[in-house]
Amino acid sequence: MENRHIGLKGLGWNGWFEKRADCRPGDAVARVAAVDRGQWVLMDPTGTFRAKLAGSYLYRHHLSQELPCVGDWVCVEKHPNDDIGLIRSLFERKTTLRRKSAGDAVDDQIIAANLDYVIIVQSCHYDFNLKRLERYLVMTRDGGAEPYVLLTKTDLVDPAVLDAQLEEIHAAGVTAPVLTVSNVTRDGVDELTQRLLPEKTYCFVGSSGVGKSTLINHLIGREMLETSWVSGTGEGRHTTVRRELILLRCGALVIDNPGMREFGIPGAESGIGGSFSDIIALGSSCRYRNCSHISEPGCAVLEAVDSGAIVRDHYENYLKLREESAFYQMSHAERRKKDRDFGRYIKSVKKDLEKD
Ligand SMILES: Nc1nc2c(ncn2[C@@H]2O[C@H](COP(=O)(O)OP(=O)(O)OP(=O)(O)O)[C@@H](O)[C@H]2O)c(=O)[nH]1
Ligand SMILES: [Mg+2]
Ligand SMILES: [Zn+2]
Repeated sequence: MENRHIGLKGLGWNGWFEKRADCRPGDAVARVAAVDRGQWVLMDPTGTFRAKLAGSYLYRHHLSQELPCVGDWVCVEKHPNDDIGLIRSLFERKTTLRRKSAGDAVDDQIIAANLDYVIIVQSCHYDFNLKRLERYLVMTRDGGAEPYVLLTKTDLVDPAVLDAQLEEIHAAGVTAPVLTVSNVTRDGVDELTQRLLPEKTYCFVGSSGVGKSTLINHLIGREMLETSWVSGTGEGRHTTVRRELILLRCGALVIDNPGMREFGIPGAESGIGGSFSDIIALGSSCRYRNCSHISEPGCAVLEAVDSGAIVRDHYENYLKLREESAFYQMSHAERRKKDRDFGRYIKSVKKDLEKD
C-alpha cells in the first residue's frame, strides 16, 4: 500500500512525537503496524516494510515492555536497496493500553501504544457485563487514551433488552460516549464511521466473538480480517491472533485485537497449563525473563516452532488460550513459584556448602 500522499501525519505523527525525535542522521521515522515472529511490520509514507531490531537495541533493552509494539514509533535505518530495515530506537509512548500483571509493573503486558481512543466492545447478546466494562474503562484511562463504549449484535436482542443495558451503563455514571451497532443490518455503522477522525488511532478491545473484526472489515470496506462463526449460545471462538494497525480510507487508523477475557473462564485454570507444559518449560530458556513468545529475539519457543520441534497449530492454540487472562495470571503465579523454588534451592545449596 502506498501511503506517500498522506505523510507521517496521516499515520498519526504529531508535535508531541516531533519534540521527542532524536533519530540518527539518515535514519527515518516509522510506525509499527504489526509484530510478527521476531520481525516488525512498519509503515511510513512510502508504504509498508519489514524490520528487525538492531543489535545495539537488544543490548540496551531487557524487558519485553521495551520492545516495540503495535502503534509504536521507531527510528529505523533503511537503505533503498534493503528489503529489511533495522530498528535503532523507540519513541517515548504518549499513551498505552496495558494489561496489569499480578506482580510488578515491569511485568505488565503492553497491548498497544499511542492510541487516541480505545473502543471497548461488548455484544448485547450474552456478553454485556457492566463490571467488565468498568475494568476496561479504568484500563483505558490509566493508559491515557479516551474510551468509547460500543455494543454490538443489536440485531439479536429485543430493543427492550438493549435499552435496559444502555440504562445500566448510564446509571453507573459512565461518561464515555456509548454507541450501538449491528454488523448484520449495519444499523449504527455509519454513526460510528462519522465519529472516526483522520490521523487518530482507535484500538478495538473486547471478548472474543463480539464482532470486532467483522466491524473493522465493514469500515475497511472489504474482508481483510478473518472472522469466525459463533455458537448459538454466543460463546466466542478466538479468530484474530495478531494485532495490526490498519489505515482506513477515511484517514483514521484502527487496531484490531484478539479477544480478551479479563476475568477468566471457569475450569480453565486447571486444564490449560497442563496441555502447554512443553511451551511453558521452554519459556525458561528465552532471553527475556518476561518473554511473551510472540516477537522477542532469543525466544526459545519461537525457535522451536521454526525448527518444527513444536507444532505450529499447538503454538497458535497456546497463544489464543493465553489471551484468557486467568491463564495469564496463572502462568505468572507459576513463574513466581518457580522463582521462589529456585531461591530455596540456592539457599539449601549454600547451607550445604557452609556445612562442609
Ligand atoms: N448477528 C450478528 N452476528 C455478528 C455481528 N457481528 C459479528 N457477528 C458474528 O460473530 C462472529 C464473530 O465475529 P468476529 O468479528 O470474528 O469477532 P471478534 O470480536 O473479531 O473475535 P476475536 O477475533 O476472536 O476476538 C462472526 O460469525 C460474525 O459474523 C452482529 O452485529 N450481529
Ligand atoms: Mg477478530
Ligand atoms: Zn519466548
